Parts: sequence; C-alpha cells; structure tokens
Amino acid sequence: MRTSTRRSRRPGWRGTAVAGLAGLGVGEVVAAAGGTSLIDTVGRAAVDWSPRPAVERAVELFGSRDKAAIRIGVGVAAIGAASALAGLPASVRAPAVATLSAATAALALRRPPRSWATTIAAAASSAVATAVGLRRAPASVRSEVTTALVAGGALLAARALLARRHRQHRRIIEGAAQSRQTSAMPDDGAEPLPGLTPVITPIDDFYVTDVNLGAPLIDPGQWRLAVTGLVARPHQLSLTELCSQADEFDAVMVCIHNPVGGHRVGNGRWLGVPLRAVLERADPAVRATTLVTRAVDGFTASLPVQPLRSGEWSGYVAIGLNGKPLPAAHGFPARVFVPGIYGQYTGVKWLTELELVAGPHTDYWSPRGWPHAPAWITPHARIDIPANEARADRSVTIAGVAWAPPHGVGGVEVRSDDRPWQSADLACALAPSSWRRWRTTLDLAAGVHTIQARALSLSGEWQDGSMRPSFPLGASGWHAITIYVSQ
Ligand SMILES: Nc1nc2c(c(=O)[nH]1)N[C@H]1C(S)=C(S)[C@@H](COP(=O)(O)O)O[C@H]1N2
Ligand SMILES: [Mo]
Repeated sequence: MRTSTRRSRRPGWRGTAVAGLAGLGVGEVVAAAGGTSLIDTVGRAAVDWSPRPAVERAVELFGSRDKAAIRIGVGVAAIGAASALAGLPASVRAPAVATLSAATAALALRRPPRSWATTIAAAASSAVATAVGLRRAPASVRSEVTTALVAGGALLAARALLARRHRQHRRIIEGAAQSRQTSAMPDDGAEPLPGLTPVITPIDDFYVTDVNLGAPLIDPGQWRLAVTGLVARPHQLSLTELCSQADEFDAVMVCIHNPVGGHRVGNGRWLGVPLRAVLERADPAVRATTLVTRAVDGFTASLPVQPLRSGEWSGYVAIGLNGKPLPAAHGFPARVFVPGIYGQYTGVKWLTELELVAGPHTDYWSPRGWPHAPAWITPHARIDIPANEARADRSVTIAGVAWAPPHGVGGVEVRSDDRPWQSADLACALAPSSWRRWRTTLDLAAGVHTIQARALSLSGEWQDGSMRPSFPLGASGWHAITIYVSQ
C-alpha cells in the first residue's frame, strides 16, 4: 500500500524521461512555427560556454557531424535532466521544473536569434513536461510508450517544419537581386581523374563551420549593411547596391580547425565588392585602426584598416558563391572575406555592420584564448588519390590539391618513404588565392609505402613539415598516406 502511494508521488525515471521528451517535442514544434529551434538555441549556448579545448576536442571527434552531435547531446541532456527530477520529492519537483524552464526561457531570449518564438517554446515545453511529469497516478507502460512516440513524432514534425522554412528561404534567395550570372565555371586544364577534387568545390560539398546550429535566415528586402563608427560618411548599403559593384574572384576558404589532409577547406568562385571601395566611400578617420565586422549571430571578427585601405590586403564584402547568391549556411546575404586569412579571422557570415573603431577590439574567439591578430593560411598540399590504405599498382598516380593564398602555389613535391622529393605537375592557377590541382606518377616496389606531399608558395615558403595542432595558428605537417603495392 505504502509503496504504491510513494510510486504515485514519484513517477520514476522512465515517467519523467517521457515527460522531458514530451516537453522537448512540444517546444520544438512551437519554436519551428516561429522559424527557430529550442534545441539549437540551447546548443548555441553550449558552444558559447564551452572552453576552447572542449570545442577543439569536439571538432576532432565529430568532424563535419559536429552540429548533429551537439543537437543529440542537447536532447539527451534535456531528457536526462527530466529523469533526474524523478529522484526529487514531489514538493521540490515543481519548483525545480519552474526554475529550469525560467532559465531556458531566459537563455532563449539572450542567445541569437533572440526570438520570442524560442522563449514561448521554452515556456510551452516546460508546461508540458510539468503536466506530464507531475501526474499523480503512475502511468501505464502503454501510455508512456504512446506519449514517447507522439513526442518523437513531434520532434520529427518540427524538423520538417524548419526544413520547409529553409526551402522557402532558398526560393527567396534565388529571386534576390544579386543572382547575377557569373562567367562559366572555370577549367584548370587538369585531366579528369576519378577521386580528384573538382577545381571549384560544389556548394553541397563546401564545408560549413560556425557557432550556430542552424543558419540564420535573413530577409534580403529588409537587410542593410551599415557602415558606422569613426567615419566621415556613415551609410547603409542594400543588396542591390552591393550587387551593382561586385567583381568575381576565386579563392579558398580554410577553417583554422582543418587538420592536415582535411576537408574543412573549399575553393569558391566568389562575387564580392572590394572592401577598399566600401571603406573609401565611408572615409574613415585617421584614428580608425580597426574594422569590426558584425553579424546577426553575435559573432565578430576584426581586421586592421590600414592594409585594407592601401590595397596590401584585398578583402571583399562577398555576396555570391559559384554563380549564385550566397547560400544561407555560407552567410546570405553578405559576408566579409579576405583571401589568405583563416575563416574565423577573415570576417563574418550574415554580415550586418562594418564598424570602424580606434584600437583593438575583442572578438568572439579572443576571450577563448585564440590569438588576437588574424592568422594567415600557410602552404598546404592534400593527397586525394589514392585513398589512404588503398591497394595500388607499381606505377601509381598520386594527385590532389594545394593552396597557398594569397600568393599562390609555386610547386608541389611528392615522395615515397624516405626517397628524394620529386616535383608534381601543376594544373593552371585560376587565381593566386585559388587552390591548384596537381598530379604525378611514382614507380614503386611491391610492399607498404608512405606517400607524402608538400607545397611551395610563390612567395618562396615551403609547407612546414613539423606536426602542430590547429591551436593556435592552424595545423601544420605534411599530409601522408599509406598504400599497399601488389606484386
Ligand atoms: N557570423 C559568423 N561568421 C563566421 C563564423 C561564425 O560562427 N559566425 N565562423 C567563421 C569560421 S570559424 C569559418 S571557418 C568560416 C566558415 O565559412 P563557411 O561555413 O562558409 O565555410 O566562417 C567564419 N564566419
Ligand atoms: Mo573556422
């Protein structure tokens, strides 16, 4: 008798876990109706609060699936937190749930996209979790399973709703003013080889790295780029105005987290307005030494003004990629990009403001221990074929890509084991900041071989062979693969 009374007060971890799942499901549906996601908002907070080594570890562990991993982590944590409540006496449980939901709602209001939809979603989520979890009578297994299934269905429905939003936004983007036709996709003269990376990275293969779980969706009609701060002529630019002044340029975008031989790098045919022209129009004061690039997601990256004004560095407000407007994931409607500088320093996606300030500025990554000054990309060669641990014939074609922006690739060398380096044939360079495809053939004896490649920049810098991790200046080392040569 007593046991059953206690069980009716404490629903057990399974009951509260189901309650957590139900809350999550309802919260996600409400948020999706407002075009956001509660899970993604909490995930963003987790990214913001993670110490640098934890971020690095996650990137290493999950690679391009980092965002999916964070989403799953948030979901599991929410359900875990709910089931932990089962251990609390009924009198404490309600205030605990209330505190948790107030905290989530506050967090939703403070994190980008700072939307009421996520705040209402947080409230709805906890109301449902409370209603389900604080039921007096213990639920039957059958009703718990049903609730769990409905909640799971709600989570899927919310994802589908959000995906629809993204599709609608893509249609808006395609109709946007800057969908200017670019010249035909370039040809670098390289012979096609199965497995060799294309000279221009298709958008669907272009890596995506940022601190958000979902890309912000910006209405191009409402959007303006504000040029502010220490300038004689503060002004605003619309997408149409930017489009009319844009030029095409080919360049690699590289994430500082790209490991040696990794794929957090893409070569794009971009469309952009030179930053120099934008700055001249604003006429910065002499004491304006720093250009702060600001974005809707609260991310900032700042660049020194002088080399951008003198033309020593060529930077752009980019609005197009591969003949199309920038996709949402890559910063629609505009981003700042200085070819040669690593992604996290080169300027922001989803740009809203260019502010000129005197003296240094603390950017998103600076309090997390990353060096303050922009880090430059060093020469790198990646071997694409053969694949690591592949079987090969005695005469084997080795091919890949190499980059050394902003100077360009002057050479690539390949060697097997400790034999002398031999130079590879280079395809044409589309532009100094673009990557260059390369290939060569090695004649090898039967057995296991290590193949390495290294790049030389046109400024005379050899790829550094010493192995260093991404932090603090980008990874270094020579890309090496193992191959098995048969008799
Ligand atoms: N607004 C904003 N811009 C951003 C980031 C971000 O988190 N927010 N991440 C930067 C980083 S770390 C990189 S590597 C590049 C990646 O650009 P891509 O996703 O188009 O490849 O965007 C940069 N710009
Ligand atoms: Mo990055």
